[in-house]
Amino acid sequence: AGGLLLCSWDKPLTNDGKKKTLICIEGNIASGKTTCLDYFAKTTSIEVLTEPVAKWRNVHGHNLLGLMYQDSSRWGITLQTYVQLTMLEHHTRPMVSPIRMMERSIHSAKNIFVENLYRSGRMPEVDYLVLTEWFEWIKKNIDVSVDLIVYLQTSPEICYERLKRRCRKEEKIIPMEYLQAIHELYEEWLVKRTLFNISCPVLVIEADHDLQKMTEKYEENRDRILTPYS
Ligand code: DCP
Repeated sequence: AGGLLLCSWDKPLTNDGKKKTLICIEGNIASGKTTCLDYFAKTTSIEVLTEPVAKWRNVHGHNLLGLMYQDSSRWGITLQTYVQLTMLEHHTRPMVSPIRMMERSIHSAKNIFVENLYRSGRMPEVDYLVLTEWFEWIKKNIDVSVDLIVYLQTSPEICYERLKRRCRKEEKIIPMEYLQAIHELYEEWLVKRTLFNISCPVLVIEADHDLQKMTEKYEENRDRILTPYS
């Protein structure tokens, strides 16, 4: 009923009073990350950072998210360069509490979204390589490490239904195949572990359920998520 821990804890289990902990919530578009973050924001005193999507929709008046969905071959690189910057800003922002929970990460931005644009032929190889060099430089020189990934595992069909229901205007044109591709990449990265190296523990939570049941699941998994660090 609970979640599944996929690998051994290879980072210190407890806070020594100095070390701060970063937990990232990952999952497909409309997988329910916001609900998860809301639950922990309301019921704990940890710091919660939601995805900077408002920024992506208004870069000095330009809606990069909208542009990307209208023409991903042209604007994919533009959005993803900016996403990488805003994620880096989140990872490096001084922490105000011993535990921070963050929506997605610089890692999924690159390993899932950039990877998907490249694999689907909508990002030229040279753009992909430049973003990769930036990403590798960042990982080598700046601490963007993560202590725990909580993966909200959904079926793409459920995400598609939720997406239609919530009606974010930029996302109206997202086809089912896009959610399927993002889902496959998440599974390869976090479950099958065939895509990129992952060095932190992953807690998988099935997230196809309704709001009530999901709240119960977060309640059930609360200690597994927070206790090792408190
Ligand atoms: N996005 C993107 N590239 C990224 C990250 C996100 O193109 N590197 C897009 C996908 C969505 C939008 O940004 O259209 C918002 O992303 P999320 O799926 O993270 O946010 P949601 O609000 O959909 O999350 P949830 O419904 O799980 O709360």
